[in-house]
Amino acid sequence: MKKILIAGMPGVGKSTIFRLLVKTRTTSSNYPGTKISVERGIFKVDGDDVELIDIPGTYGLTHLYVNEVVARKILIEEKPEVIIQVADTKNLKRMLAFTGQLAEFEIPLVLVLNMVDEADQMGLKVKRHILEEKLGTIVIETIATDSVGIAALHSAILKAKVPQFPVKLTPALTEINSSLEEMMSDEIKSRKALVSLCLADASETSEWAIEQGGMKGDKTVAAHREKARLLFHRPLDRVLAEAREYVANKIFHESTFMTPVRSTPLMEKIGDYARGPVSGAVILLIVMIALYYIVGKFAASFVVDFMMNVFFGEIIGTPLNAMVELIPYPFIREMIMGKYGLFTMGLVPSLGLVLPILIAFYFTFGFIEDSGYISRLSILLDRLFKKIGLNGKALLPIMLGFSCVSMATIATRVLETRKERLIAIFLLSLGIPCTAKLSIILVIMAKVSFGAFLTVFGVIFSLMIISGLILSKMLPTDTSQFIMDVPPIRIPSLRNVIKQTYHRSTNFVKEALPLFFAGAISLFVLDKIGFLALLERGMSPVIVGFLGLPERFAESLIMGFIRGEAGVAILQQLVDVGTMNSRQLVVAMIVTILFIPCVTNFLLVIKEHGSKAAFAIIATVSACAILTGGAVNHILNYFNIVY
Ligand SMILES: Nc1nc2c(ncn2[C@@H]2O[C@H](COP(=O)(O)OP(=O)(O)OP(=O)(O)O)[C@@H](O)[C@H]2O)c(=O)[nH]1
Ligand SMILES: [Mg+2]
Repeated sequence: MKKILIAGMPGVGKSTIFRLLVKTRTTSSNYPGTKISVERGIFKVDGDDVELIDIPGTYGLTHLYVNEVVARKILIEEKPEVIIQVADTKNLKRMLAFTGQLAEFEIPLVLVLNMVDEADQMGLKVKRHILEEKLGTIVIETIATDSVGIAALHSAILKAKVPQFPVKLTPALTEINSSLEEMMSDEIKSRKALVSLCLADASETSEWAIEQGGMKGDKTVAAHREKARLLFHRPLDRVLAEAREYVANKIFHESTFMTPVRSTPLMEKIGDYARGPVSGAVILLIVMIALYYIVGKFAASFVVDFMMNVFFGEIIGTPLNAMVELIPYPFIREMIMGKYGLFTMGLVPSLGLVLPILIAFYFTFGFIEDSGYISRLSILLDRLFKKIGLNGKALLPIMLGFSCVSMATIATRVLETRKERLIAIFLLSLGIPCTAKLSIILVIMAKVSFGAFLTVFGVIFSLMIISGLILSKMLPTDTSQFIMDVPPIRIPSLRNVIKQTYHRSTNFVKEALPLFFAGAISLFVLDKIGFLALLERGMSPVIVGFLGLPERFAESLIMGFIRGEAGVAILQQLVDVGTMNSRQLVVAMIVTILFIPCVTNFLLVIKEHGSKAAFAIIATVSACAILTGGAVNHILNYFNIVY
């Protein structure tokens, strides 16, 4: 008759579940030679009689405690068909480490998360399907005392799989493990578990395992065991346990979250959905569309149009212009209202263009931040980020990059390894436009078709993924754990968000307005001494020849490096004058987004990672920007694509 073993730590509800599954015909006897009582009962699985075995709980399987001896003997000698691991959900992390140990027996396993009622009260929630995905086997939630979930458990038994539990050991130990495993004949089941048991600190456990593995009398086993022991300064049992704990910890954090008890069920559900792979993507899409409408449509076209044309145009511009006309000195007139005037280059782009978009960005970002969504999105994107050498924690710096790349560069300190920080900084420099750049991009975007939008984002997104992939291969591996506290999902407080937006925006005005004026003055001077013309001519082969853009785009790039906003002001004039066709607009957007952020950011990177890294980043990013822009220009022209 087939056997199923109920295993787990003490006091988790194994016997309660055993009694619910086997209603009749149970026998209780001491395990031969011990005082340990083992319950056995018959129940039906898929029409067949199966023997269910209930043993006392154990904290491990390698020690000399009698219940551990009995548990490992049953696992190896009675070869159960399936293990039902009962776990106390409240202590899931510890329970998962035990799953790791059971996984070594390579027996299909059902993980039962019992006592979910008590875990609920604590606010601990398990994302069951994520846990299933991580472990590669079925997970059932139960409240054994109320018979909740028992029917589901019963029908889940057939779906049990051998759990995946990717424990990482040092190369030397892995080698010892595999040579021990190879020494055992293929007929022997649970070879991985036997290897661990061979290496156990207790020599009785080890001797028993060597015998079970058919290697009795083989001197090399002892030699391997000795070699393994010399590798570490700690007991080997501990080393193996820690390796399992590491994985358990990771799985635990990826598949659970805490909710305060007061959080409403509907909000919890939304929070759950936000982390699921499919529902999460749908919610992300909704959030992005909302962002696009608020920042891209409302702020970038409606508000910016109003500010530029009506407010700074008719209401202020016209009377101001009339007043300036009265000034008898052309030099001063030009300095105020000219192409590089304080009004035209300083006041209008900062308050008319960047500020509305910044306010819209801070407002929506504040909402998202306050709602607890970012940490859920981090979990959702963790897998994608892992592929490019990052983890979910990188989401916050990346999002902050849309307000200011320098600020985001500082925020990359939340990442644990140098590799992750460098990759994040590179990607920020490459593909994330700060609000200044974003504002002009959005204004241009409002003028071109959806196809142009797709081209720009497709190019930027692919370039970021490709460079992330390359960097994560290139830089030495340096793994870190992704542990994230997940706050409850809640309705953001409008007052909080408004206060924060106000605070951040006034800060921007105080800090950036003088810089805009400084930018305008320096451009004015550079123009007067003829430097701008020289620069334009010098860069013309690249800008005009290769990128197919107007000469003045060079100014936008150079000034953009000095201060993002200054570059934007020039680009805005180019767009307004209508000197660029839709193809050129696409290329200009791509180059503007990809080109290096301002000098502040550059100095920060030098400070954080040294000048070698900073220069490497600046050179690579500039080259990427120009080469990609040129390639897109030539492709669009070759295929004669019109937007
Ligand atoms: N609140 C709650 N209590 C439970 C649940 N399941 C079991 N219990 C209680 O937990 C205690 C331990 O249950 P047992 O079934 O004896 O646990 P066990 O794992 O067999 O214990 P050992 O055999 O000693 O390892 C009992 O008091 C049960 O009533 C549950 O889902 N919720
Ligand atoms: Mg019991």
